[in-house]
Amino acid sequence: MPLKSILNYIDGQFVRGTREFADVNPADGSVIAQVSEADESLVDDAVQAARKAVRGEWGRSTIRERAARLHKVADAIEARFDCFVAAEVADTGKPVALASRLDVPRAAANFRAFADLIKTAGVESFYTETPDGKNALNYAVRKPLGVVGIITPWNLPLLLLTWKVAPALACGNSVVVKPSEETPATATLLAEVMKQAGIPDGVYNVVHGFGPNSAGEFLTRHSDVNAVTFTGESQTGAAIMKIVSATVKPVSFELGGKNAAIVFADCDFEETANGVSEAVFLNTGQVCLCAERVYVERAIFDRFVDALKGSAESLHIGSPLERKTELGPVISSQHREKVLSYYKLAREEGATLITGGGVPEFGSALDEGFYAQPTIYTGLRESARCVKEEIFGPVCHVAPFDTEEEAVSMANDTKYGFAASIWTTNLKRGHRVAQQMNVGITWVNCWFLRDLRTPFGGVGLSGIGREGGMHSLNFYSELNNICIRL
Ligand code: NAD
Ligand code: 6OD
Repeated sequence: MPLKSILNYIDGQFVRGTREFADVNPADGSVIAQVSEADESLVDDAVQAARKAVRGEWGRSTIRERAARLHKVADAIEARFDCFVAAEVADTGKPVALASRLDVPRAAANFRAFADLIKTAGVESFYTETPDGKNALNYAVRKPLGVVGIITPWNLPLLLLTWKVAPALACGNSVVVKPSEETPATATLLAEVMKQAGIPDGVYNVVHGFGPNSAGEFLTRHSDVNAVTFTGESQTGAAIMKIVSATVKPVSFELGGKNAAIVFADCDFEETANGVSEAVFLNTGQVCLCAERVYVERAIFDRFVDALKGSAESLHIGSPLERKTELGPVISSQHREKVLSYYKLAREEGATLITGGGVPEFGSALDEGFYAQPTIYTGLRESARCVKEEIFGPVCHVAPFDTEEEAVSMANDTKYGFAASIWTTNLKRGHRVAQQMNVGITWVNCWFLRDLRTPFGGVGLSGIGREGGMHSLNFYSELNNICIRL
């Protein structure tokens, strides 16, 4: 049987490129589709279609009309829930239970959240009195930026794509999206949904391909792209920043992390062990918010390490298609090599292996997949590379601390700064420690609990800017201030 083709989507049409690349299922290494790569000329077609759309019906649409259509997109995603789940599971290898509870519901929620927010979003207004006695009314109007280039990674493909597409469209922009080469399916399926929901042709365009010298670079380099929003590795963010500087585009970057969890002896032990286990292993550790560094107060250190070991060893590793599976493969053979190289490095750096450290064996087709064991280390120096560098796999290092000050100082000793979680039943301590974290988001007694109206973004190597709620609307709008002499 011929393989499925995943095509580019430009101006409301599915379009073939000149070259193809394989879409691989990480659970067994099989090729599931051939993806059509967009060359520079196709990327230009997509940008021109988006430009035409933003100057046409879409650009002139009212907020009420746009919000109604975004609600239709959310409804249409839910109507094809199982298709989205199946596509996301096949591309990423993530467990079907996870895609059903996190990725696809969040895609619909992203559209609803920004459709509702834009309807009630205010702008600043000032009654002005100048020192020389003049009066004026100042008020801002919100205008679209124009064409927004959206570049996304493979770990939460649909969730992270729609997190940017929804506010960009709510603000009246058109978009050209470049999903990760590893996970092209759901962005393409979303094109069908956009059409069905009545989003005009040219408003949502998809180009497939890679980064350097491919669709990603062609998009960021394009002079008619008015802004770039990117989620991915910090190094890629740096490369994109260089490129966009030539045309001075606004950028929003959600980048890598090396997040800490701080566990105090007064925590609710069981709830914390479960919570930290989820923070380390969810999505096989491939969430930019995952905790790769766990700091535990010495009084409960041994007991906590035992509990985390128990959790890791009880995770059901297996086929993503089985409902009971809790841990799938990592995204690719190349990424598994990277994760395993850190497992090796941890040994060389003198770590004590608590559990894992290798590759699971199944005696089935899954042995051709890209699985890595959930892994816990202790005993590394804080300066070890395994403690400093983002691994992005199912792994953490656990270290003891004696005082609150020491825990804060170790947690903040990183060039990244995305997320932290604090585990304590002492409310005062929870507030006090959370406020000292040098990150964009701190959770207390929970992790990855999201309110889409809140600021979201990173510090240092973890990103530039904030999205979420009004922060997204402000990034995806050009605010034009009008001053009227009274
Ligand atoms: P990546 O940076 O390799 O790729 C992300 C996207 O950028 C892909 O679509 C890729 O094709 C494209 N790209 C690569 N080089 C490019 C270039 N020079 N110009 C334009 N586009 C280019 O990231 P990844 O491996 O897909 O994802 C994993 C990384 O993403 C991890 O570092 C993780 O922490 C980070 N991440 C961060 C967040 C966040 O919200 N902060 C969320 C998810 C993932
Ligand atoms: O929840 C979100 O809105 C979000 N952007 C999550 C990012 C997860 C990173 O992998």
